[in-house]
Order: sequence, then structure tokens, then C-alpha cells
Amino acid sequence: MKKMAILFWVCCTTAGYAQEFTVADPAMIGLFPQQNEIRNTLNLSGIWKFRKDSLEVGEQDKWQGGLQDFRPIAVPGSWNEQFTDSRDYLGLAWYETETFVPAAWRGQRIFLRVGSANYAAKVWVNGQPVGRHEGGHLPFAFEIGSRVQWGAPNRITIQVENKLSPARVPTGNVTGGFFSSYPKANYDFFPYAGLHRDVWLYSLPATASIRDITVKTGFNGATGSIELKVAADGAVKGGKAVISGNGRRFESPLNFVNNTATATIAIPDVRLWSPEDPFLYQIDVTIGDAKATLDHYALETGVRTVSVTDKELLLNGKPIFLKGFGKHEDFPIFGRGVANPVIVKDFSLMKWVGANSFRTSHYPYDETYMQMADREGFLIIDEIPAVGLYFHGDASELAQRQAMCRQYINELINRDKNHPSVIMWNVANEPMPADLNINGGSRGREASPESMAAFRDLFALVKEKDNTRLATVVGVMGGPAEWLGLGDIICINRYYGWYTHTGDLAGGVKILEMELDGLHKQFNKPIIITEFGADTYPGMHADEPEMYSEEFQTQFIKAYLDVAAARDFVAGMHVWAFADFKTGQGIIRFSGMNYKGVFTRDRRPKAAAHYLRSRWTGE
Ligand code: GCB
Repeated sequence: MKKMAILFWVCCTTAGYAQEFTVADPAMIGLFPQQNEIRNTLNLSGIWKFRKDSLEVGEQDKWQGGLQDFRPIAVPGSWNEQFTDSRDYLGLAWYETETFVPAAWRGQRIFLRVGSANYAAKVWVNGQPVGRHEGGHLPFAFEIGSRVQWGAPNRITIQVENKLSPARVPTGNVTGGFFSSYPKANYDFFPYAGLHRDVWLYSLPATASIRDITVKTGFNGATGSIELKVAADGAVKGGKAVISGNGRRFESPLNFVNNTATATIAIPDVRLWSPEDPFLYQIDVTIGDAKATLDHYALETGVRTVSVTDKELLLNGKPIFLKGFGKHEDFPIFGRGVANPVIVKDFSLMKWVGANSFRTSHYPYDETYMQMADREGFLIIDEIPAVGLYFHGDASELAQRQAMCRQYINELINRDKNHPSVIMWNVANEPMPADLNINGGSRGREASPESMAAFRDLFALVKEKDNTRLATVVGVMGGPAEWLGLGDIICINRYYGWYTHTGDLAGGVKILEMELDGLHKQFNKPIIITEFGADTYPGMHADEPEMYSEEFQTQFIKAYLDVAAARDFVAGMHVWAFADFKTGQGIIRFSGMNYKGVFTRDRRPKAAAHYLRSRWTGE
């Protein structure tokens, strides 16, 4: 939305020049770029030029005019994994590539879309400033038509910066933070940096185009309903929506008033979407009239509803139990860079083990994950990168973090709102109270008024943007129970028997049982344990289960699953973690790794994976 775009001036007085960068508009990322008979896409992934800028002189020295002394880098990918001298480098770095814009795109609106730049990015085209964006793991796009040269190569320059700071989300460089690791991230995963997802050029028709589509689904008896809201740019009066699937076709006209049209389409004998039958209808939205189609966008959707009772999570009105994992986007050499073979492998392993869900811990995942989950029938807890959040200390930093969380919620819901797989938005993982005491359980600890106000604000934003899904916050051991009560469903991470009651699984289980029963009594809402697990060195064995052995991990998981099975208000169990993953260096992270995966980092099953498979599939 143009009106939302704020012009940002960066004045570099020493060099005596001014540059104009548009702040990325979250409204522009609703529709993933699509190639069809009208729209065009060009994926710019590949080998780019790369140069670190540790002295931060690049902008003054006009590196945007053409990168000298560069080295090659793969995009997508993290820069920390691709060289022998950059693992812990978290400062400024520059990326550059060149591309022709296809001649057939002339006369259309041209956009550049960056899938994820961790953490902050500035973009130039042919040396001209285009825009800036803060925050990793989510896409941003700019219209670049006025900067494009036709019939000549176009230079795309992206400056990426990944400094760890208490004012950012996720936080870093926090004094007294819980995870004392190097680099000093305030969270338990490696702070990978760079262009982590595909970079796209795409074009839209100039006269009128579809800017966004919002789909809401429901059903009454055997009749489904698909409610559409279509936003358009340019001169548009009419259009239509065609829904097809299951051998049927339904059509509705779209009448635009102030560039917005709505329609509700009934689907008799609807085929509902579920993990057992992840059936997707195709929605084709076109604008124009009988003589000319001005724009076309197709998306897949599943008709389903999500709700809760005091004890259960309901999908399509029926109880469903979440079996699955917390994950990471993490793989050797790729770092946090998207790797499609790994995504496909992860889904096949999750199916093999009998999982039906996962959480995008601790940040939004690449769009391919979301599309795969829609098609493969997985339920997702979709999480913003608010890990390690806290509410004490510097007030201006707190305000900056809050603004960032709001931006992330805005961007995430804009991006993922049409995925049937997404059942829940998570506004934070393990926010930290000032007085965290992991031994104390969560009951009785008080939440500060600042923290309650911050969470109320985030939950209100989520509900204002999407009232069809659940909202939650994932709580830390020893954190205040009041935070948990703000969500539609209680989500907690627990490690009794590991971080407390270390090695004493029986003792850990007792406190887990007490806490679960207490939480349910207090809030009368279903509970999901979104993390539980034990570090396990693959190949380590012990006849009597002992920490770090495959036997201990299996026992730990079994004990927690048994506690859950005995309680009808536990609505899901997500093992931490799906696979081992890279962390910073620290005394509780041997070789800079978290070994709580039930698969190794290269996806070989530990004994616990076989146990889960037999428990979850009966095989
Ligand atoms: C947690 C965090 C997760 C860590 C995990 C652990 O509670 O949410 O990011 O990796 O514990 O293994 O300590």
C-alpha cells in the first residue's frame, strides 16, 4: 500500500550525498510471485558476488556502484558456512548480482522480492537506492521499474547486516542472558546471517493487478464455504473467482468497490482438509471483463476450521492430537539457507515417524515448507522470531522490540494467512521474566504489568488480523503462568529430568504431572507441550538409561508421552527437536551443537525416532 510506505532518508553528511530508501511495505508480500499467462517471475538465486564490510565504509565508498574485491557466494545460503574465515562474522556484508529483465516484461510493473535477509537489508538497483527492511525470516518487496535498464544488464546490490543487539528481535548481546554462548545470541541456535531464501524478480500488469487475496473457510453440515476478499491496484471494476476441485467447479463474480471485492462461495458436499485427507481446492481469481483478463492469480486452499474446548483442540469440529516436533531451518553448509531436498526429506521423515504437525520454531520458515504442509496434511504452529524476549531493562529497547514484534505479526499473517496447514499463531517462544527460576515451576510467579500489556497488544493484533485461528505464547519453565492464560491454548516447553531434576526422570515426571494438572485447573484450556527432550550423542549407549545416551532420550520421551496420555486435556506433544542443530559455542553445547534431535543433523534416526515411529504409527 503506497500510503503506508514511509520514505526514509539516510543522510551521509561526510560524503555529502543523500539517499532515499523506502521502508518495505508488509502489504506487498501477501501473494507469492507466480508465473502464469499474465504474470512473470525470474528467480535470481545462484552464485552472487560477496564482500564483507567490517569497517562499514561500503556505502560511502559507493560499493553500490559495483563490488570490487569480491568473492563468490551461493544465494540462498548463510555466509557463516560458506568460507573458512566468516563463521562468527555478524557485521555488514554486500551481495551483488546482474540480470537482464526480459524484454517481454516491458510496460509491466517490475518488483524485486527478497525471501529473507537476516537481519537488516538495504537494496540498490543500478546503484540507485530502492528500499530497506529490518527483520529476518520474512520476505519483502519493492517496485523497481523506474530503476530498470532495458536491453542491458541490471545490477542488484543488497547490503545485509546481522549485528546482535538487545533492541532487536530476536535479542542478542544481552547482559546476563540465559544462553551464554559465542556469538552472543540470546537464544539457542546459531545466528546465521545472509540471504537465506530465493530472490525473485516479478512483473504485474500495469493497468490493474491483484494485490492480495484473503481466504477464510468454514462449513455447515455437508456444505462448505469459502469467503474471499480480493484487493486490487489500478483501474478495476469486476472480475471473478472460480473454485475447482473434487470434479466440481463453482464460480462467483467479483464486484470491486474502492478496489476491494468480497464473495462467499458455497461448496455443497465439501471435501474437508485434514491430515488424513489434505484435499486442496484451487481458487482462480481473475480481474477484467469478458473481453480481456487483466490479471490472474491462482492459489490452493483447504476448507477446514480450527477451534478449542476447555480440553481439546478441534479440527473441523473433531478432536485432534498434535504429534510432532519443534524444528529448525538448519543443515550443514546451507546454514539457514533454504534447501529444497532437505525440506522434502524432512516431510518424508515426519510422515515415517507418524507426526502430523510441527512448530516453525523459532521464526517463520520458507514458503515451500508451508506449501508442502498444505499438500502433505501437516498442522503448523506458525511462530514469529520473538525468542528470548524480555520486558525489564531499557524502556526504549523494549519499545523497539515491541514494534518489531508487531511488524513480524503483520508480515507473517499477510504471508501465511491462506495456508490451511497453519492452525495457530505464536507470538513468542519462551519470553523471559526478570526473575526466572527454572526450578520453581510456572505457578505463583507474577508477570510484570509491562509484559502483560505487551502481550495483550500482540494478541489483539493477531485477532484483529485473523480471527479464524488460535493464538498462543509458548512458555518457559519457571515463567509466569499469567502470560500463558492470555492465549487460546496453553503451550509450554518443559525439561524436568534434564535442566532440573537432572538425570532423575522419575522426579522430573512428578513435577511435570503436578504442573500440568495445576495449569489446567487454573485456566481450563487445553495444553500442548511444545518442547521436551534430552541431548543425545548418536551412538552413545547405556544399559541403565543415562544422560546423553540414546536409551535416556527414548525413556525421557516415553515418560513425557505417558504423562500426556493420562490427561484428557493435553492436546499435543511436540518433541524437541526434530534434528540436531547448530548453536553458538558454550559449555552446555558440545561442539556448538544442540543434540536433542531424534534425527542427527544429516537426518539419520536415533533410537528415539524408531521409538516414536512405533508409538505414533503402531508399526
Ligand atoms: C528451549 C528453547 C529451545 C532450546 C531448548 C534447549 O526451551 O525454546 O530453543 O534449544 O530449550 O534445548 O535447551
